[in-house]
Amino acid sequence: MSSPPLTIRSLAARAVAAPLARPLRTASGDVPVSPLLLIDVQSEEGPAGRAFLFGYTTLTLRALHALLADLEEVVRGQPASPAAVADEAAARFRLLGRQGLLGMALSGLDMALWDLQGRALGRPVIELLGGRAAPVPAYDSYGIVDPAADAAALERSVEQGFRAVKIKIGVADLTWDLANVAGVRKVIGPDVRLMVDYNQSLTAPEALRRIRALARFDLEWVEEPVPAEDLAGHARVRAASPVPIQTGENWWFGHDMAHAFAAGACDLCMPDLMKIGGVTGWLRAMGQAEAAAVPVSSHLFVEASAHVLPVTPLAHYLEFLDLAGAVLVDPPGLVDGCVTARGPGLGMDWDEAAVARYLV
Ligand code: SMN
Ligand code: MG
Repeated sequence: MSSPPLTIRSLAARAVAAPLARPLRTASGDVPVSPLLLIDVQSEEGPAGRAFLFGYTTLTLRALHALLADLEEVVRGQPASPAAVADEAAARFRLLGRQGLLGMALSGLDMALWDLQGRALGRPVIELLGGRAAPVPAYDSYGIVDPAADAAALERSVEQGFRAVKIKIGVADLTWDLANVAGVRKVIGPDVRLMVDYNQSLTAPEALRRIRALARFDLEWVEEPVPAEDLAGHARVRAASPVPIQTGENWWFGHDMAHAFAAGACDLCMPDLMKIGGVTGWLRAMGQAEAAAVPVSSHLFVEASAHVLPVTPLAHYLEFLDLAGAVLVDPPGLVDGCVTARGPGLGMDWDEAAVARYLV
């Protein structure tokens, strides 16, 4: 089963500010809307591929759009091979480095190229990776919650079949965290797994103080307790923490994963497809996680993560936080607490009426 070689004809990118199903407050700032860049790559041979980038803030969209327009000049006429495009970009941007918006743009292009390859063959990307679509356990990912005001939503998550829930904490003092986690634990019951995410907001000593106090609530993990780039701080917390330490959503390509593992920064990891280098970057990084025996979860990008986790050794959880559902014909769904990859390609189709409505 092989498709004819595909050649890139054009890249198009559209910026939208899509509504989120739930407000997304974190200890390090709020995300009121989902600022997305919708990428469409068109081949000379006919098939097209698509993926999206999450800009975190609308302030990045104009720069991301311009970056992708300039990248089109570079890739036009090139084979639509994700690995070849990734390697050419790594060489071209060696002096600059692929962090930040460039890393995001290249990762998004990679996801769109994998979608293109899958669509050209009429198969889901997971089958191009040597796997088969399979249910991936997901956790429902919230922002900062109010256990009373959000009780109905939390109960609905459990009724829907989620067997794990993540909340963000750290907006105030330990007393607030304790009351908040106790309240959520009460709503979801003792059997649903509970993760907490500090979004980089604490110092290592404060993180240890809080984690020791929160450990009684049987937490699955504590995420990014200190700044993402503070690997020594993560390692210091991890060495003394009674709860597994989770990090990785801010790792740029495989080298950041290597640095974190070398520092002993985490018990668990959760790379972000938009920062680790897309599907190609994910595949290349996963050998490190397997060798280090570190369970791997995803960060955001529900649709594409469902394609890579089933072929990831020690796959752990898929984060269910729907960023693009408002502009998709068929938003990602959950069956019995799991998400299953859909095709062809990554299985996403833009709802053009919604795209027009939310166009920035
Ligand atoms: C997160 C942060 C910012 C935007 C979306 C999600 C968070 C997570 O760190 O792990 O979901
Ligand atoms: Mg996080």
